[in-house]
Amino acid sequence: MTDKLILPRRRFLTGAAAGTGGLLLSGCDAIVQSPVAADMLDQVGGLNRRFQRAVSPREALAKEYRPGERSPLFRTNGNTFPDSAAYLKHMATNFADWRIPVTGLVARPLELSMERIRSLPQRSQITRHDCVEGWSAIGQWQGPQLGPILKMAGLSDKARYIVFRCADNFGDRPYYESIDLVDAFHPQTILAWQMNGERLPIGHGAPVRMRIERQLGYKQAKFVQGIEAVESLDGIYGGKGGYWEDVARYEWYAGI
Ligand SMILES: Nc1nc2c(c(=O)[nH]1)N[C@H]1C(S)=C(S)[C@@H](COP(=O)(O)O)O[C@H]1N2
Ligand SMILES: [Mo]
Repeated sequence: MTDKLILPRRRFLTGAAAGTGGLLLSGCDAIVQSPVAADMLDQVGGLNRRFQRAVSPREALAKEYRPGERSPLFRTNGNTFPDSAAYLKHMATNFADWRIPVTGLVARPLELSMERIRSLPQRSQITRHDCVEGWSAIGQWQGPQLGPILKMAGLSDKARYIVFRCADNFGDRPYYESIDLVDAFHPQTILAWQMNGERLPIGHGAPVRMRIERQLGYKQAKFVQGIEAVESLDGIYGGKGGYWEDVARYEWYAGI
């Protein structure tokens, strides 16, 4: 029974590693010599292929809803208020001087002001937020897409991940998140500064939070104060690509 569970994974690895050298193949060859096992592997291979076709590609849009389907109450979760002196000062001036630097592996680093963020071409979307803690809510989000901003900054060919640095901490650990370039250039990945037609409330991440609609709640970084293009996530805090990934081993790729 255990073997059956392990075999598909091996088969998958073998396929994925084909062309990268024979190392991974050798372990499976012995198993394939048994006709019964070979037959089973073929079936499993067919299943894997069908499964992959059935799953929507990473570029596909997340479902969008009608205005009437928005949740009357969209709860807040995680940190709802970065209690630093700097954040309090920004709150007092309605975030007029909030800046989001776009740095790292870019030819032309940017410093996005709120005016800029509000005047770039906007995308509005009504989507469902799913938190791993077991709740969902539908809300409308508006802001510029991340992709064109990265193009504007001259993203380097070396860049593989985009890191979002947040203004809040849990103890001495800042919240942060990261995504790959498929999600960075996904049309529904936006820097949301509006929620349900109004300025983003503090609890939901004012003045700017990410919406990355093909992933779970914890990837939706709030209080974004920095965007950085990197080649590797090693050396960034715990190295797992996000606060929850570092402290609680949440999956880095939280696709839905
Ligand atoms: N900066 C920051 N971003 C965050 C969090 C957080 O604590 N700090 N919590 C995450 C989690 S687990 C969820 S479910 C959503 C909650 O977003 P909401 O408060 O708008 O409902 O934000 C995510 N982004
Ligand atoms: Mo969450």
